Amino acid sequence: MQFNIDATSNKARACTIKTAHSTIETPVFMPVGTQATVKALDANDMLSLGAKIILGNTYHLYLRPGSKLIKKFGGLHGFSKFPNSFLTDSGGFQAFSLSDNSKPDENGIMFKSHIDGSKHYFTPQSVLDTQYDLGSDIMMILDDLVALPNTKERIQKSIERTTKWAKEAIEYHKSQQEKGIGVNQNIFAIIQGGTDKEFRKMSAEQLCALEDFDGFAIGGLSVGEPNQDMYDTVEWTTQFMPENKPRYLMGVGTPEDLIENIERGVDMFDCVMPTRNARNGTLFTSFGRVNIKKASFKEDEKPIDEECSCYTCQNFTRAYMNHLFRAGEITYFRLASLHNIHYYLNLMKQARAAILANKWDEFKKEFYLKRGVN
Ligand code: PRF
Ligand code: ZN
Repeated sequence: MQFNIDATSNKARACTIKTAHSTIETPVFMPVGTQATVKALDANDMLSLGAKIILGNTYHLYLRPGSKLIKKFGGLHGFSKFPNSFLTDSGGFQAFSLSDNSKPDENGIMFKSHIDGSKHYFTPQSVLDTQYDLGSDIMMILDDLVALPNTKERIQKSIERTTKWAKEAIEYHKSQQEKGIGVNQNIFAIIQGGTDKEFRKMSAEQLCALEDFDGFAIGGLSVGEPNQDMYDTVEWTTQFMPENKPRYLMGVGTPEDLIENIERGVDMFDCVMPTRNARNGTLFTSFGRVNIKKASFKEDEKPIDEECSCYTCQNFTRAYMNHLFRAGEITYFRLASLHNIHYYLNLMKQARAAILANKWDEFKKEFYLKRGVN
């Protein structure tokens, strides 16, 4: 991948990432398309929204429909018809959070399928094989996650394992690329270490010393710790990460989380929040969140957000959205998802413009001011 830093504003960065399938301007939010679709939307919707990259999940696609089937259809791009980039998570986190009883050992993770209870084993190499079949532009390594809070011993073990697996993954990836497999695919390592400074430093230094990785992620956060702990851990960790490679904060977060972490030097984000919240009635606007099922919207002729240029806001009223939600209509999920993703992508666009114009502080102040936080 090509990576360029276009501008900085203190620690905040505006970069350009070029993969085989798209040019991605950062800061970037990657909508979550676990099952090779962003829920309620399709490839054309994602193109109209201007999404340059979406996220897919190795764990789900490996279990169903299987990566060999997706490979037959030309990988994720051919299968879903989304022509821009895909990043795929490795399955480590999903095995840990979705499966009944996942058991990591020195060589991989044993887990039971959440679909039919069948047993499977992921290794650093096997999750890459699956991601070669998927043809994602950015592949994540297998990492060892721990629930927080946890003992020092267990967190140390998780770092050691994640480093061991990262070394195995990068060696395997290089050997596969020499055979012509995955030549257009990039690979990111994942820093772990809970909220412990020493562990985060160790994990970051060990992984970032592996120079063949194309980028680095910060994992293991936004798992229930206080927001400020997440921000502090990110701020601490980014100083050990290289400047000349993308930095990705996994599974984060709210609009506020994105702003705070862009300010601390993060380039890439993903989260189910815009799509999941859309489906449960929470819509994001420039003046904060609204709950569309509120009775006060019943006869409201305004769009969800008067400042929003999305398809939903250009065409429909709060009253209509309120009605569709209450009636449980499928159309509601689509219109609400379009709006919320537009909100997230537009927030990133504005953040980038502010960094390029060297107006980050003004931008951040206005962001909070509009939401009534000073
Ligand atoms: N590891 C992986 N995927 C993830 C995470 C992680 O730590 C997180 C943490 N918030 C989200 N998704 N592999
Ligand atoms: Zn809108």
